[in-house]
Amino acid sequence: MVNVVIDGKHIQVQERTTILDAAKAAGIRIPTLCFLAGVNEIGACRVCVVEVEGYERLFTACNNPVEEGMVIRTNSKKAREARRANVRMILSEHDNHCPTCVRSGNCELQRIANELNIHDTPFEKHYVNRRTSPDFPLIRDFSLCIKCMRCVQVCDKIQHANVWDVVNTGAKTTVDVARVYRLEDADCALCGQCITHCPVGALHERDDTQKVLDAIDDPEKIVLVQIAPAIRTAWGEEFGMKPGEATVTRLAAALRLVGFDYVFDTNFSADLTIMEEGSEFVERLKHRDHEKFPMFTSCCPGWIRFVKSHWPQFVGQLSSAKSPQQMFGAVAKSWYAQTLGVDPSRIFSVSIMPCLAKKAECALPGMDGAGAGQDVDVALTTREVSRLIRSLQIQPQDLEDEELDMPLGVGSGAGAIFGATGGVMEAALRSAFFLVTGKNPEPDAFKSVRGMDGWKEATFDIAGTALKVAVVNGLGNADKLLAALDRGDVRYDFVEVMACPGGCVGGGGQPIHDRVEMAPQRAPTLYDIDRGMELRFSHENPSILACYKQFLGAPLSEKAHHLLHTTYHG
Ligand code: HC0
Ligand code: SF4
Repeated sequence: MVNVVIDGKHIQVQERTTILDAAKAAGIRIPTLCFLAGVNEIGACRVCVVEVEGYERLFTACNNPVEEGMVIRTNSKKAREARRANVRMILSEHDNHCPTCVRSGNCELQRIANELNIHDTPFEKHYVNRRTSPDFPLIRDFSLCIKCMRCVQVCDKIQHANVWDVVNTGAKTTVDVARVYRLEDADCALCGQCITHCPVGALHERDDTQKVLDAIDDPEKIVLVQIAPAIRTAWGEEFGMKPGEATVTRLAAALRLVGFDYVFDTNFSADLTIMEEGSEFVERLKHRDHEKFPMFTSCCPGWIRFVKSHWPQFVGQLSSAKSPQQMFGAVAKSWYAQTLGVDPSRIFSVSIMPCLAKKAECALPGMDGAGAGQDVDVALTTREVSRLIRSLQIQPQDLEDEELDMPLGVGSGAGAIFGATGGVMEAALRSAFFLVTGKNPEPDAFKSVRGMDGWKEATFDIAGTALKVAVVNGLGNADKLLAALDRGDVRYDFVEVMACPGGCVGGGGQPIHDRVEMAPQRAPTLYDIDRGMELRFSHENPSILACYKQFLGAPLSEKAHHLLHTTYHG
């Protein structure tokens, strides 16, 4: 143990404790800005400087450990003035257009400037006034970047995508793509984790809300919207609503006020994905001797982008099933258009996703199987939808719940859990068991794949066949698993991959709570929904059964193949 004095308080802490943590243990708060525990501990912003007796220089509290006998002052004149000067310097390199910034009200720089009572920026302004392409789903605004390095570290350490680096020197120093000229060429997975870990508005998604409003204003268009599983765990956060209040039915009421004609559920097409992907897996198992295993889930477009760019040798092992977002779009512009008796070209299909990669996925070649333009016209993030709702002065907390529309508004509990890591695997195993044995398993039989661990494994017995499965979340974990497979260190039959830590609940398009990983708090909402439902198996969803009976025929039929499956050449 080490004895230190902080602001006159004598405390004892473990060796190697940082000054920041020691102060915290003593109930003393030192402000931080760039710090991200375990990921970015480099003292880049120098907001956490403190004075240590006997030293001329100031110490950054986030990455300097305490030493025996240290006497630390967190608010001495020298520390206080240096801290304020550092924040003012950062502000001078930041385009302070706060009222029109996408992070206004949820910005760490704004917060710290306010906390430190800074209301002027005396230094000369100096920033790079440039943005990356407005057409790409991820946009960097160089005029807002404060060089905190969080995006660099998250992309490198957690996602293993290594997109960003520090470029240039001196006053021109900034963060930009490494090794290539354009972000579009940087093998970015579009996971959006750099956005949710950015303390300011330097990184954000392309805003597509105007496209949706234009469609709503067009009297010729029938505008329908699908709500992804993970949205129901998070959309209310931006309105200060608790998980129990922010129900999907309340969101439906708000979306009808926005002007959507029909509000549907991606859980429906998550069930459809299970029917197709589960059947594909059972087929592959029948030809175990000449099929390549493991089969990988294909519903996460961030993962698809990653495997295509980093591990192309595994692309052939992806399930050919499209994601629920895309299956929904294809069914909406075919079966549902037929049901409505309208030409599919009149349908404008919108999705609400916790994800940026979904914006790229809906524009991929082949995602137009219904023959009326893109099957999904626009994918909005959770954040865009809350901005859209807010801009129309709708107060969702005051609305009554409204049921979703039929028949694409019915999803099973298995569909709901897609939004949490392990959920797709669990849902698939529930139905694979039925497809192989003709009997339902106990609904919670496969629950050992739940939980936030980055790399989980389990073995299940289905009709005498031992199936070894793995579930990974976060691209860094996917990278490790693929490397282990490549070396022959591990062997699996079926692997679920979700690009974002914790799965879609922790998606890069979800509301931002600085330095709080929200997935562990959000995932239980989905398991509660599943537990509370009578319908817990995708293969029992009455709308899915009707869709096959009236339209698709059977899983893996020619029509199903045309509309619901893809190749990965685009
Ligand atoms: Fe997901 Fe999905 S579960 S990727 O995370 O599979 O975004 O929520 O919508 O498509 O269903 C995201 C969430 C989805 C899809 C589903 C899958
Ligand atoms: Fe890296 Fe993901 Fe950001 Fe792309 S979106 S730069 S992969 S963290």
